[in-house]
Amino acid sequence: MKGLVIKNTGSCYVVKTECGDCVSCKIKGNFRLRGIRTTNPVAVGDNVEITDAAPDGTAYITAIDARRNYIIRRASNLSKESHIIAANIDLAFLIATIKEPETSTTFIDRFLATAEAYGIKAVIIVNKTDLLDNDEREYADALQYLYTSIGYDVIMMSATANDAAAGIDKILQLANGRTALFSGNSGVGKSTIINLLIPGAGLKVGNISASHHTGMHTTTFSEMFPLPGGGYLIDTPGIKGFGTIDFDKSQVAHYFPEIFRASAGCRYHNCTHTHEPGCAVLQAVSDSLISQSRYASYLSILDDATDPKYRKAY
Ligand SMILES: Nc1nc2c(ncn2[C@@H]2O[C@H](COP(=O)(O)OP(=O)(O)OP(=O)(O)O)[C@@H](O)[C@H]2O)c(=O)[nH]1
Ligand SMILES: [Mg+2]
Ligand SMILES: [Zn+2]
Repeated sequence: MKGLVIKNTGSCYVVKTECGDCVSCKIKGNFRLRGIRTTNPVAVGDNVEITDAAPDGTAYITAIDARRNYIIRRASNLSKESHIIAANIDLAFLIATIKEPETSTTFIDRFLATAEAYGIKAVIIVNKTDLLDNDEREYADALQYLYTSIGYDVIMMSATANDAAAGIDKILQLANGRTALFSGNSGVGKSTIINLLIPGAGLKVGNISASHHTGMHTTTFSEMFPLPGGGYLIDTPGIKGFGTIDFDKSQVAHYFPEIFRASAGCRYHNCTHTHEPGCAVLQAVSDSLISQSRYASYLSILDDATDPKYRKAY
């Protein structure tokens, strides 16, 4: 029987079969995909083959269809284990907030670069604009200007204010009929926004810690929900950092569209844009045509990207 993995609760997967039933499935201990070492060999969004349920009600996942794409992160920079956030997605929404909690530009850029690397369109949602004072509002506008100028869609909204509908409409225009991932730090409002997009979804929403101004990790498992107008949304647990994996040093610039565009003017074709004479990227940074924060994120990924010849096969 064929089905779609709609929920992953650690050792157990909920699979929606072609007949529309939801079956609780396990995987055999030795079930590993070749090529990637992950904490979850099967991810939400995977199309799988499952056995008939045994008398005790358990079914097993026996095969995974080839993935069209997937988005993956390392738990930390030191960790070799990676986690597939979701597979076979059309669109990734990154929910960011200026405060309560504060999303760092490094986090945003690492997420965007990963989406570029896997060929997935990413859209930034800046939520909780109702909390901003004038200075913070100016900062939010500057972020919107920056990412829009690079080519990303940026939606500014407040999910809990009266005018949330305008933001929700923009999200629906992009998400309808597609499979869209919602990702971001804990507490930025992912589940709150999905509740608005899917009336009746009834997702649990958490508080923000008064002392740390961060979320409380309310959503603990990834789960996929059908959109009334067609398509799916995937709610995910909040993540702290976004460790990149599998990037060659020589490839990192390809995942920063504006750096890639500027690099056409570099003197050396193998320029790393760090110290080389005649580097058009360094020139663009010093002329403020490329933002300091984006360049810093580029360097941070370059730092943990490995040289192909040193890369371990895993
Ligand atoms: N002021 C304000 N609060 C919001 C907004 N959107 C969400 N919140 C609040 O932020 C808190 C966290 O929201 P959640 O939807 O649980 O956040 P999440 O991103 O799903 O968090 P995790 O599941 O922990 O990853 C809740 O108290 C929401 O009511 C907003 O636009 N403005
Ligand atoms: Mg949540
Ligand atoms: Zn260069």
